[in-house]
Amino acid sequence: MSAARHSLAWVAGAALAFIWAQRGLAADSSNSVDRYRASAQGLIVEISAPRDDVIRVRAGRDRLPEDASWAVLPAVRTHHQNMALTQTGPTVQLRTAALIVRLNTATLELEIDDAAGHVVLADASRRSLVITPGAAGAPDSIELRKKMPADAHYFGLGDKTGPLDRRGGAFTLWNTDASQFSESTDPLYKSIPFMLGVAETGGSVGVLFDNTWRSHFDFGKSERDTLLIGAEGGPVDYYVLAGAGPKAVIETYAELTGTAPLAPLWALGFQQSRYSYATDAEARAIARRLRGDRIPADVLYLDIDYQDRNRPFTVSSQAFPDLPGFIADLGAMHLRTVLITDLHIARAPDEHYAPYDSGAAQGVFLERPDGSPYVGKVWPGDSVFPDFSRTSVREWWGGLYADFVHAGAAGFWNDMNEPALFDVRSKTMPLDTVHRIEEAGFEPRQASHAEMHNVYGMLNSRATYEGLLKLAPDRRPFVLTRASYAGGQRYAATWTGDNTSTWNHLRLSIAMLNNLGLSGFAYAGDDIGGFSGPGPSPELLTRWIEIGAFNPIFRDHCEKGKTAQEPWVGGPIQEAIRRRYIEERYRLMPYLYALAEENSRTGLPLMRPVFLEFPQQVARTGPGGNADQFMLGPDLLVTPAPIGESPDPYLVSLPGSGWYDYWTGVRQNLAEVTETPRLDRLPVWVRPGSIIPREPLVQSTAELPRGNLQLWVYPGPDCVGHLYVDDGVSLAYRSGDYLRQSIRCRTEENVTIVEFDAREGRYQPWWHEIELTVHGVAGSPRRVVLAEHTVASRFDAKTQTLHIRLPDQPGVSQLRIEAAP
Ligand code: MIG
Repeated sequence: MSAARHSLAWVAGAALAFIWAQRGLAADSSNSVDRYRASAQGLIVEISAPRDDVIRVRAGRDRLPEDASWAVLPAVRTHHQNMALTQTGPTVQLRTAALIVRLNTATLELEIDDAAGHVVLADASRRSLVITPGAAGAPDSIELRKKMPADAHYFGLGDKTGPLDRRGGAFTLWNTDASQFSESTDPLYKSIPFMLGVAETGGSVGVLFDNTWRSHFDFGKSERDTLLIGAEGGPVDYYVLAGAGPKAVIETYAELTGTAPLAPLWALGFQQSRYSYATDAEARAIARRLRGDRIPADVLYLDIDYQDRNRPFTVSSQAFPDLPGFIADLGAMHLRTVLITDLHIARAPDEHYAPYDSGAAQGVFLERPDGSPYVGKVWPGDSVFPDFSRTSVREWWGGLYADFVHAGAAGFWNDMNEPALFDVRSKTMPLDTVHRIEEAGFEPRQASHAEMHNVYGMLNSRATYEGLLKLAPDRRPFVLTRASYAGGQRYAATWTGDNTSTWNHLRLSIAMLNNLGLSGFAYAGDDIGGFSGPGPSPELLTRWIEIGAFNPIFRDHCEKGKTAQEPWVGGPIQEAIRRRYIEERYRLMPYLYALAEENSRTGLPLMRPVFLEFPQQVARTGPGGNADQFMLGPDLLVTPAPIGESPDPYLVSLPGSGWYDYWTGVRQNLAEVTETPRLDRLPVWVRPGSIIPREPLVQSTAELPRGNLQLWVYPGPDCVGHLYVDDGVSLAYRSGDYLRQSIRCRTEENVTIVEFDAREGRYQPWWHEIELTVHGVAGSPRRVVLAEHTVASRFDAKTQTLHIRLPDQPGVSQLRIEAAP
């Protein structure tokens, strides 16, 4: 039988596959299939390969589950690479260019190996796939059991608390308003059923368990060295991603679920929020103080108290008599306004409340099984809830933003979208609340809240994102969401919810943000200073701002009734330290923005655990290792004290030697450094082999920097840096209105060479000159040459730096620094 006929048979249906699996083929027979199905023990399993390095497994009792997904992009999900099929006894082998799948057709046990024969992921040897029929019409529950190699470490699942490495932990995925969560609270706000396994001996694996029901991942907690993945309903539908290292898996995950679109530049600035700046006067005073104290900032948030009776899409005419005027005045101060818009709509018929009236007229709200509207209590009192599983309802929701967009609001904040409900023990709506799925790729059908709960917040933020894009088609939307699901990075940034003002929460935030980044959510932050509890001590707030300055999203936010925690609270000495760190973030903006642009292409997060850059360091993710450290991009390593409140010296170990101290520029020849904590110093290190672009200080990204682009060069292996610039707010970059350029350096004999690659794109930069600072230079050079002309340079013996000023280098060019003999 020809390969072509064989795959055609598969497209036609499962029946033939079933017969083949039953009959068995001769050991040497080889065929190409684009999907393979086998049946045994009342189960049917389908194996396919959306890419050579990704295996998808679907299974069900008697029949396969619906082939649809909220997370995985249709183009990848519906693509099927051919797999070469051979069979030996009961074992079928399916081979892609990168992987070999072995399926025992009698037991349905599965093993996936890479082309070199290393195991990527293998089933545990019994009960590896169990589907338990639900009693009395309840859904089937499912459980997968996989082996956990002794040297493997596990990450992902978004911002679950606990140690960075999830091995030994067990987690439930069920979006929950977990206010005042602690380090042992689970579940939390988001459900991102994606894990990354990294072996000390090399090789990485990702598993996306694409099931929206209440589910769990148990990393050897209940059963030593066994990974359990299961759910209380829904499909067996999972993807195994194989990669030579963790970066490859993260990039493949981005191919499956998409990347975050490039954020507006201002989203990377300092954001000031609180629950709530309740009046126009109070909010203006904060804006004036930020500017008066010269604290660089880009965003001010309005929390629920700007609204009329907590009704989303209204404005209190007492608190904010002229919201458009307020937004415009803040704009003149180079501050953008982000408005909260919760999804619960007040049930207020005949009160001229447009979101209710138009929603009720169009039938957008969720219903009870008897067809009556579901009504629950939240901020506005009795509320109804849009059914975001319908495309038409998402369009209706998106339209609600028209007035705020026209009033000039820059971004929107989707809170409470787990969804959160008051006065009920479950904290959410009844599981039998009826959704109606009307979405391309899905069969139109009713779905229970049990199925839709975990994806509800993501669809809320999607509706917001898509609505904003429609209302302002050339503006990059900014949405901040609390709840989400795998793939939600396509629509919104996120934060870790209601943390507490403690040193422990500050420490927790590092593992939470690192794991969010590994789970697709590159734009993530935590409430700087802590949301709940008594206010932070001045020292805690200072350290939190220092660390937050190197986080992807940098937002100071806290609860109602709490003492204030803006950067000036605690006195001028603290404020001066905090200002210095916020300023440093603004100086680093070209580096941050180039990371954001990289993320939009590759999915690599801005904030990274050390092992993402140095996979052999994964062995050090346990206690006493480097789990309290993080990297911002590939080049900056931030090493706060493991016990933030302790004055005791601590040991920082660097991945290799030759790292530069970011603050002093001095090269460190040891791989271990003792740090004595000092409140004004957060230790940051630069990888040898980096070129970090910087800009002159501005008070907001709305200001064009005045002066020169700065390139800080730190010679070392594989030396490279990247520039990315565009207008920061529009989508013109998609049609060529951007500037991208790489700069490299290398040292040959006595010559250090800095090379400018060709520039891509047509965007005209804000600078005309470049100031180069080369670190780790031993002495004054013999000469510096650019295109055969000698260039002036200034050597600073104290800092061992060489300073060179060049005209902008838009084309390929080479600068040679010749050391004195
Ligand atoms: O029930 O909008 O996590 O950031 O300030 C609390 C008020 C509702 C919870 C969010 C928090 C926000 C608060 N919200």
